[in-house]
Order: sequence, then C-alpha cells, then structure tokens
Amino acid sequence: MKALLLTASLVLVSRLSAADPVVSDVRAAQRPGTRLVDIDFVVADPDSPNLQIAVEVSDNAGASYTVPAVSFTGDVGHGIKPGPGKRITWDAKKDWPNQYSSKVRFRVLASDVWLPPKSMVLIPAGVFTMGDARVVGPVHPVEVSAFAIDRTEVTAALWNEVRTWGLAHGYDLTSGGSWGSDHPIHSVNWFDVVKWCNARSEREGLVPAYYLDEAKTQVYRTGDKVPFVNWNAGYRLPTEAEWEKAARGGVEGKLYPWADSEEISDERLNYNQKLGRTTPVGSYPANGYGLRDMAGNVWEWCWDWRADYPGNQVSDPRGPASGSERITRGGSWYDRVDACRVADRSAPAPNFLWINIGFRTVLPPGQP
Ligand SMILES: [Ca+2]
Ligand SMILES: [Ca+2]
Repeated sequence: MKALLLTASLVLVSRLSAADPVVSDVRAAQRPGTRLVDIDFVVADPDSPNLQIAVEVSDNAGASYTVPAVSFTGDVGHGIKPGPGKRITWDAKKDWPNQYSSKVRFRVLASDVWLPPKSMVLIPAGVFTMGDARVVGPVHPVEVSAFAIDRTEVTAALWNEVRTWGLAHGYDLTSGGSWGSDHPIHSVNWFDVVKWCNARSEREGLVPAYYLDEAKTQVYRTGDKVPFVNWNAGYRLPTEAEWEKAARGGVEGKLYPWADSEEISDERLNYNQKLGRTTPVGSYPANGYGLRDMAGNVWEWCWDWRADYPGNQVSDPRGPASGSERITRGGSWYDRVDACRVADRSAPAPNFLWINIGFRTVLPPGQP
C-alpha cells in the first residue's frame, strides 16, 4: 500500500479569550497496512478547561486545506482538555477512498470559544427591552448574560430517554404525556421539569444546577422542593427574562416572535385549539435566533416566581426569592391568540400540570 502522507504542519487558531490555546508538536503517521492516520499533538491553554479541536487536511502540501475529511475520532470536537499526549485518528478510507498523495498535510485547530450542543442556540449577551405597553409593563431594559437554549421544546422522546436514566439513578420523574415521540412532552409540573434538568445534566456528566441545600452538595432528585441554584452549571430552566429575550429573536418591540408582521396566522404557530392537539416540535418557521414554537404549541415553564416588573434597568433578573406561582410563557395549542404574544405572562402553581404545558432548557456557556 502506498504511503498516504508525510508530515503534519501545526497551527493554531483561536479568538477572543484572555489566553489563546496553542497547538504544538503535531505529528502524523499512517498505521502500517491500514488507511488510518494518527495525528498526535499537544495543546496548551492556561485559562480554559475545555477546548474545541478540529483538524483540516491538505492534499497539496499545505497550499490549501480542502480535503473533505470528517471521519475523525479521539481528541477532536467539543470538551477537549488542554494537555500533552492528544491523539486524533483519521479514517482516510472513508473520506478519501482510492486516493494517495505524498503531499498530505494536517493542521490542528484549537479554539477556546464555547459552542453549544447542536440542539441548542447561543443567545448573545446584551440588553433587550422587556415587556410591551400593549401587553404588560412597565417596559424596562434588561441586561442578560449569554446563554444557550434548546432550539425546540423538549420532546417526549428526549423526556423519556432522560427519565429512564433518571429512574435508574435515584430520581422520581413523572411519565408526562404527549401526542407522539416528536411532539413536546406535556403534563409535567414545575418540580418535574426542574428535576429532569438535573437528570439530563448528570447523564451527560455536567454539574447539576439544582440542590436541596445552600452549600449545593445535595442534588435535587426527588420530591417537590424549592431548590438552590448553581447558575453556572448544567441544564436549567430559562429565567423569564432569558425566555423573553430568546422569544424576541433579536428584534425589539414586536408582538410575536416573528419580525416581519404584527399579525398572527395559522402558518406561524399552533394555537387556539385549531388542531385540537400539539404539533411535532419545529413544525413552524424559526424566529430570528433559530428557535421554534416560542409562540404556541405548549406553554413553557420558566424559573421565576411571579412578581411585578421593576421600572428600571436590571441585570440577569431571576424573580423574587419566594412566591406561590411560577411563570409560564408563549401560549399553547389550546390558548387564545393573546397568550401567544412574546410579552404575555401566565403563572400557574408549580404543582399544576395540564396537556398544554411543557418546557425547554438553557445551558450556561462554558459547559463541556
Ligand atoms: Ca483560553
Ligand atoms: Ca411553545
């Protein structure tokens, strides 16, 4: 078998962080008798625990890196820790069948800019205008830190997958209900969805967000509790402000999540008992952030206890410390048009559940 490649160049790229990651000692070797290539390297970063690593392949000695290579395994992708002894293996047979060159080169790219999972969208930090004089006020500026949020409502399929794991790991989680595996889960109360967020985090090896004690040592897994929150850990419910910012899609002053019209229509969302049930998540067009069903389908639980808004600018508001009702947002397949406006608020008791309430989750940036 001919040799596939020779050496590797090394490179590093990155942006925006106190100290950039640096890739060095890149070496590549084809395993004898195979078309597998091991790419060894070192990556250092003094202030970022998790990096994104990518590889690019050249077939012209590094003039350009355009070989359509995707079959990489090993220390590649999200959540790679800096350190020595990193190895990525390329299956050239899959990506580049029947091709040989002595001019193959590799470059390893490292970035410390956090990217969310593909099922989520990163919402940028910044101030938005919360409330609407036509719906609920006072209208006030709110500064929100960056966060990632699910593109869609949590589906019955995902609910069940995480619930099954949770039941085997000390959680009590309701089965909820749905009209199908790709429909939103419904009939889940606020306590259920908060515990489920923790189960999703633990299942993925993330630090859970919700605890029974202020020291945050006892993970919230059972019962109906008012938990303490680690706001910079794993999956959690959006705050009401995060939800409204996400629903607005980066556009100010609109009644609905879409920017091009102040009208509602059957092509935009599932609402007002027109279909008599939920629709599969993502059945309607996305808003400006790429999010689906921020209006209609199912109401979405938020973290906050219900309270009146302040009149002044606030930063990362999380609602009052106690209360009797938790916020839901966005209206549902069952609800009238007014409930589907981005500023409209509803607030059931946290133990309430019904066939028109579900949720989606957020993830703070930086989680592996
Ligand atoms: Ca860094
Ligand atoms: Ca919804």
